[in-house]
Amino acid sequence: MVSGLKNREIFVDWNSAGTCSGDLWIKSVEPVQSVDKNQPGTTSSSNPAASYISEPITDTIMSMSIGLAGKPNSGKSTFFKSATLADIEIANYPFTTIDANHGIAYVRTKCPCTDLDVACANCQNGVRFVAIEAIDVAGLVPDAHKGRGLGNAFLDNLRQAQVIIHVVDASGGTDIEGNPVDIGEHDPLDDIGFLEYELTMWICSILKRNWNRLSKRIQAENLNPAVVVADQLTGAGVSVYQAKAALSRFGEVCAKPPHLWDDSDLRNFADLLRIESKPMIIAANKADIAPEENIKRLCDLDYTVIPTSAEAELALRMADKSGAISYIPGDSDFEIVSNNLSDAQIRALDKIRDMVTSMGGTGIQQCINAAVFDLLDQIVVYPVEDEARFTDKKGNVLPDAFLMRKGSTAHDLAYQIHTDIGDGFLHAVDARQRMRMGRELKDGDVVKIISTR
Ligand SMILES: Nc1nc2c(ncn2[C@@H]2O[C@H](COP(=O)(O)OP(=O)(O)OP(=O)(O)O)[C@@H](O)[C@H]2O)c(=O)[nH]1
Ligand SMILES: [Mg+2]
Repeated sequence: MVSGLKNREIFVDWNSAGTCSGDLWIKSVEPVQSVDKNQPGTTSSSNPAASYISEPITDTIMSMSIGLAGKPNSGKSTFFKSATLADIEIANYPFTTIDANHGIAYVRTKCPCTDLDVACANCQNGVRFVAIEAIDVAGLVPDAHKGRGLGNAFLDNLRQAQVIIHVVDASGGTDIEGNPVDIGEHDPLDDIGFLEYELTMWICSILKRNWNRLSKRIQAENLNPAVVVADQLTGAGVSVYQAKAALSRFGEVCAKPPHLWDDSDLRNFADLLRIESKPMIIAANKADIAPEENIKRLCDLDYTVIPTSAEAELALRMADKSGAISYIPGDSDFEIVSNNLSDAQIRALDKIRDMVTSMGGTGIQQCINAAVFDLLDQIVVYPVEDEARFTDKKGNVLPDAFLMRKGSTAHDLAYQIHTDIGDGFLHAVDARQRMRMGRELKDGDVVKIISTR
């Protein structure tokens, strides 16, 4: 049975702790928790809203999911907890997480209120947070797709994820199965290929179910292969668009029709499906204790790699929540605002400050932003009803923020707001310029939709 305290109690702990040691940032603010690993799911919540305890001022519309994946003990749950403040279990041994945790994380962007010079209650000093879903899955070990470790079913938790943050233990202090070893003993580069392989094999195993029959039907009934593939891969969250892109790339290297593909063709095709449907970014985590050489080698990879310290981010979020400091996620510094901190707490915060100022932040917010804005090509747009005052009908300034794919139009936005508004769409007004909008939306656009409905 998990005896974890609620964050509120953790904050009390933070305020009163006199035992804080400089090298144990989190331990100084967290109570000791005991875990019965035979009680699966005790640390999890299937309801994002329920698991969410503390939130910055933000929007509630969610259109996006990021999955946190990687081997056990790499810091996925610490990353998740630091981004969502959900009350979940973290521990220094493999398979702490059993059932996936779902929670609400945020991308950070500049609120248009600063340019428009209006008072806005939906941001923090001009920093706007837009809600997305985060999913923290059980650690994956080699051959997870065959059921090793916690098994294949756990890969299925990544189905909704549109992008994956691969949380790597850059310190090299855990082996490929997540068991603690000396720092630097394990090469974190070995962890990259293994996750790619497991995801590919997971997709391949779903693709192969009924493939003989399906591929023959594509041939015999002249079906659209992208539709058939996407339908087959609903369990892995592959869209028709992504299946089409993978088929087109596969067509460049393999001229055979689908019913003639052999096992190796299917695996190569599944690899392309993975690349299209689960783009990946790497969080080089535990950067606070990682040998510099490891970070450098990871950053040289052909991936977006962001050094992170999930533990430092969690400590800062907790300290901010408790009133000890003022910290906005993504900032590269913070301010101590409480006069009641112990020497040990001040030393711990000084140590975090040294690290975050040298790293330009803890990397957590940067990682989420890069996943959403760079890999998924999203922009943020702000629909309003009163384009003169930038408000909704009730007078709330810039009430909503929508994540949209780059290249989306105002008509797409109308559909995202409501199907009826999309159906009745006439045109849109750019509230910044007070004129009719061009075709494509731009990041930061404030938009009034004119619709017959
Ligand atoms: N030094 C340091 N330790 C970290 C960091 N992030 C996580 N840890 C520690 O790494 C251990 C594992 O963290 P978890 O978040 O439980 O790891 P996980 O990947 O969710 O593990 P499983 O659920 O078992 O797959 C814990 O002892 C954390 O305190 C970090 O950025 N720096
Ligand atoms: Mg975990």
